[in-house]
Amino acid sequence: MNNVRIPRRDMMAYGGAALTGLALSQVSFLAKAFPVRPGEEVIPWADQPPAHALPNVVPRQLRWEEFDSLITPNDRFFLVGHYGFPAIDPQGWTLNVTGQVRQPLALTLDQIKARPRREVVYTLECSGNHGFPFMVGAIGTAKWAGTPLAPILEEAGIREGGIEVVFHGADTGEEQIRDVKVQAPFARSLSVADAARPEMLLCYEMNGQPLPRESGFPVRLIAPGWYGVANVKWLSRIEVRETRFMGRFMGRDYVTVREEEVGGKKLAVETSVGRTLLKSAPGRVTRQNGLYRIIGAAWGGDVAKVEVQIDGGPWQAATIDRSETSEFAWKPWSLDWPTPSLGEHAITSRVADAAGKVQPAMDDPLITNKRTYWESNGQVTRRVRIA
Ligand SMILES: Nc1nc2c(c(=O)[nH]1)N[C@H]1C(S)=C(S)[C@@H](COP(=O)(O)O)O[C@H]1N2
Ligand SMILES: [Mo]
Repeated sequence: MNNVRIPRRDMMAYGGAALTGLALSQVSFLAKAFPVRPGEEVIPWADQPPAHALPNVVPRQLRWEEFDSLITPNDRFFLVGHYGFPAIDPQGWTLNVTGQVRQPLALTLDQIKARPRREVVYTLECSGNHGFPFMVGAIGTAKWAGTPLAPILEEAGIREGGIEVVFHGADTGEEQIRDVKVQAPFARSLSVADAARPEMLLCYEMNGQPLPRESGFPVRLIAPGWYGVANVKWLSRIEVRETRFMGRFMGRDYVTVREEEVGGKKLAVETSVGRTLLKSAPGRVTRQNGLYRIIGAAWGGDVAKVEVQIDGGPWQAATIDRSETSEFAWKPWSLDWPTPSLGEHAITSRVADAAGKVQPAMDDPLITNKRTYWESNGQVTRRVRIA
């Protein structure tokens, strides 16, 4: 059903030697200021995630040991497809803009490409990342290119009363809703105000290549500042509606359930997954001439400060690589850890924004009151064995 699964033998190639080979052969991916030292060796994490429970839905994830460039190459970019990964023939394809609009549109791929082009470096993270033990690599960063959505909505002319813009994918599946069974497309909505923001792109290019089939060819929404689920792939229809849209991926799945104290009582609040949350994670540990370094990333908000804690010790300030200035791109960071003692170590990172908001610890009520796995932006701890 999907042909993008990572071959078993690749998954197993976690030996230090194999990874050194990889790092050396992929020097062309290295960004200029990325904290990579030539000839360094990668120490694989001791806490490898278990096999994914839904390999057909998430056939590929980032292997953090390979985090050696700000841009994630297309063939390493994680993939999520709830209803498979359709192949769309661009010949007969049009993107229809319908619903509460004065002038419905049907745009061909050529027409979309002929419109003004805009690029954005944006870190796309699945809101389920770190919500499950087997999901720690559902994140990647690409330079996405496309045309801004706002002028298209303007041309279509949203009618008074139109409040939501629904993005429909071409992929459909059977859904059981109470006692009815229906076919439904993958779809997500944004408010008219959010959809009209200038950073929203109808994207047809990823890192200089036509959007790969698995990543949404011919056109997907790129919604910088939002969790992955908002970035609808294989777009077929953009529909303006006068009522709130409550499809599976808005109103049933990708709903965060959080208990909040109200008048001494714990009451649950359900919210649809939305904008990204401030987050960081340790990425890889490297060694060069016997000297160790921890490299990671921070994203999801305004990254002002990153700190690293080793084995529950003091928080140490990491150096943030700011060579990529897009506010929507992760910021790599590094901390030299010259001569760790032999044995296993725990490495935790946390990011703070300029207003002083800190990525919550795993025992923070922001995390512990959350009863679902989406939007898991708690601090990430990884384990490494120094031999
Ligand atoms: N049409 C469609 N779009 C989709 C999805 C999907 O299943 N179908 N999955 C969403 C989710 S949950 C995520 S995290 C991102 C993943 O994008 P990627 O596969 O390019 O990494 O796509 C989103 N867009
Ligand atoms: Mo996702």
